[in-house]
Amino acid sequence: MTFSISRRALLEGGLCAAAAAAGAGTMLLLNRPAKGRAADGLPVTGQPLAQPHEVRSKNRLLATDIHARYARHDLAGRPVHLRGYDGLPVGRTLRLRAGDELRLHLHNDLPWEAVEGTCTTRPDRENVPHAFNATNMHLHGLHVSPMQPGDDILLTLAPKPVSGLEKKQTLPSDYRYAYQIPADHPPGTYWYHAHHHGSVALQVSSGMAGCLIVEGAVDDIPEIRAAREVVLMVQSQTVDPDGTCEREALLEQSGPTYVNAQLQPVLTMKPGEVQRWRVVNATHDRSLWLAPPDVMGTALLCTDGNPLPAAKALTGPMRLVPGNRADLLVRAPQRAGRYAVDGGPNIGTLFTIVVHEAPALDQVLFTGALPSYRALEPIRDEEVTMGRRLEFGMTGGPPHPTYTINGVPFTCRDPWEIPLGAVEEWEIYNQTNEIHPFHIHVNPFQMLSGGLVEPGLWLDTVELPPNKRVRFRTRFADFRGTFVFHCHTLQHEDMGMMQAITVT
Ligand SMILES: [Cu+2]
Repeated sequence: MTFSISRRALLEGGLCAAAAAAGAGTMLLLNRPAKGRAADGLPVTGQPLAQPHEVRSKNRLLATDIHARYARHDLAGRPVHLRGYDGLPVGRTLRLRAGDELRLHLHNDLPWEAVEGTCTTRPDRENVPHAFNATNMHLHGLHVSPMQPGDDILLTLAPKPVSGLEKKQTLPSDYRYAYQIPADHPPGTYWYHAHHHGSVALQVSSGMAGCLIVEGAVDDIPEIRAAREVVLMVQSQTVDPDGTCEREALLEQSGPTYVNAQLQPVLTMKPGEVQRWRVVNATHDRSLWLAPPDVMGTALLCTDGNPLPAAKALTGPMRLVPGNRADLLVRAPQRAGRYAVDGGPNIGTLFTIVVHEAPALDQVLFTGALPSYRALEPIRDEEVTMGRRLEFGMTGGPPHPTYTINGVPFTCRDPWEIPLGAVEEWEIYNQTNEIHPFHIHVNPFQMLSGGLVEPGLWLDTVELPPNKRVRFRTRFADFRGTFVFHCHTLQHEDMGMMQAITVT
């Protein structure tokens, strides 16, 4: 079983994770993991944890191309043929610094299929899964403009027409996204993924997603800078026996939960070593209770990329619903051993930590105050300009129930208008028996109550537990334009649980 670092990926990746990890000695680059299958036919587990390829900004600019296309690779020893980015099972990690510009040239190299634009789809087709080869890009959690050439998720990139059909396709098949990351953007772990209404769940679960790291003052703290970084993209690929994912019903099935496209890989640590884990719940519908082993020291730095006022030890498993991220420092115990990192009920072991027999390191687990950010100042009562009550619900039944917000499924023809600078308090009721992870683009929110999280936290995604409510406040700051909030159980989004907002 070998891991390879392709020359092309190294060239594309510039200063890549492999080089950065070379000093640490054990980190491998993710390319085509776990070739072959165990002789007994069981999935391959216990491989060394690989890291996604990485590309980082240079001279304040990160410019790169991303090709959405099919790729063949091995998933825990099983050959699969899935949609992905650049032929990889996990998109490359994009690393930049607050204040940088990001230019993404996205190419839709998926096979030809006639598709309509999100806002011109026939209403009867709008909220059923469709157009699996149409795509676009979303920067999840980023405080950037939702207007073109920025984070406009209503844009449709169609597959390239086959010869003779060029005239039938008026939609673009590539697009040059450009985003200016604000200089005071909260630094932490974000991610990017496909967001074309109708194909979001299938594409994201297949692997059309990657980690996006915004660095800033938090990363300049010496104890944090000294910690070796580990990207942990938690994924939920579901495939038919032939290794493909071509039907939405598959997405309802339970199955293994992968980390960086590996099943229960092994992460090595030295005794006393501190690592910085960047955990992304990139599954389409699986909620985690992330539980580092009790013997490890922990310090939570950021929730959904937003730094806490001060690093804080975890007192129990951390809830991470689809879309959530955690920036976490963990310190290995002084003695060698093998420890499982649990993902909670229905998930089981996500990965295993092996602490080597080696001279103990004396790395300090940072516990101090973190830099503060204008965008994350607590929202005071007197700031609030408007209150809203929302209901997440559903009508109909299988195979395509319709998921609703305030009684109506998604249409891009009725955005709510909210003035720039508004500060709103939202109370959201979940009128169903399912979890709905609420996610809003562009602006984070500050929790007041509910959601199985502490009041005061800043998030961009929060659990709406069945038949419960959550309350939060949010500022519609800095950016005009149209964006959305939606359920991050991505099949629900494809089936209508999304609402557009136009900030005027
Ligand atoms: Cu939902």
